[in-house]
Amino acid sequence: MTTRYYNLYRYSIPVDSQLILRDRFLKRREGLLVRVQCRNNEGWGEIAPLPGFSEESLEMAEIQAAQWLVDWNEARTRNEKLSLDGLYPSVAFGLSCALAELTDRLNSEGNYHTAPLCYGDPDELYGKLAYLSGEKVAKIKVGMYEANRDGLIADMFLEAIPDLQLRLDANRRWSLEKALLFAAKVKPAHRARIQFLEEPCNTPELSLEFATQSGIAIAWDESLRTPDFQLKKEPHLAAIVIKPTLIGSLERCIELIKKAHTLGLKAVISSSIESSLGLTQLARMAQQYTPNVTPGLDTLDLMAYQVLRPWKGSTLPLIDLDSELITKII
Ligand code: OSB
Ligand code: MG
Repeated sequence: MTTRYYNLYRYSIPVDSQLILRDRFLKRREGLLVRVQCRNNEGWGEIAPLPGFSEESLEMAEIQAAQWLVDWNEARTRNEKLSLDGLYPSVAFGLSCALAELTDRLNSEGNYHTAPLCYGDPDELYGKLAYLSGEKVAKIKVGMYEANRDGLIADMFLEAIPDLQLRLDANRRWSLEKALLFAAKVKPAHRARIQFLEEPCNTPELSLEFATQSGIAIAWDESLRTPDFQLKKEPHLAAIVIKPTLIGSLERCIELIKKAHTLGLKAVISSSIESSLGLTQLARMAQQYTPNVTPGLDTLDLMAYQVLRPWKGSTLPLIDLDSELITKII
């Protein structure tokens, strides 16, 4: 019998994701925790397909991860590596993080200064901004209510806080006309402090047209995940938003980051609502590979608990492997 040098766990924690996922309701966030071991070292990773965003289900991810671990365990007895090619993005991401920790390739220092998320209630953002140190940048979800209203709110923040920069995310909700209604409410003098507006329009072509007409910088998020997408420099394209759980392995993400940097674009590491375990790894990736760029990781507070590793400064209760919310699979 060969010794098993890995474990797989499943977690399920209450979450209130309505605000961020809009019309998709998610009552619990569920995912896998993987542990790999080599002599005295161990590495952890999180595999958490996001319903409505990931193509793979948790069940599919679990079957694939379990098989990969069996094969990896086999391969390591022969001192061989096992490729992550062809795995689902969430599986490749979680396994690659575990392997990176195992071989000390993911630095321990993280960037915990994330861009606070605001869901449309200005008072809430004022509160969050008071605690910000470093770059003063916040993210507002737009495209949920009237485009006019979104424009007024963005403009109001920029007016009220002169050193504030904004990131906005429309998740492809607007037609070109609606996007331009939004822009009309943002004074031209304020527009440069919009770092970017993610995916304003229904299609990338319309988003580019919007950027040209309004002079407002845009960013790709959903577009990165469409088949045959090729990252190119475009007028007014400022950034790409990378959600590793939806993109794939650490190595694949690093490739994308490098490509973005070569093109003069910002790369922003962002959350797919991982537990604190995955989120802290994203903060470490951000620190290591996108230094000086504030990541988009303000999603921990949607959850009722932290899992295994605490997020710096969070007071949410932390659960460990003894918790009934975590089940050992292997
Ligand atoms: O719309 O970018 C999104 C999280 C999960 C799924 C989709 C999205 C998000 C976020 C993460 O907005 C937070 C961020 O990017 O700042
Ligand atoms: Mg987005």
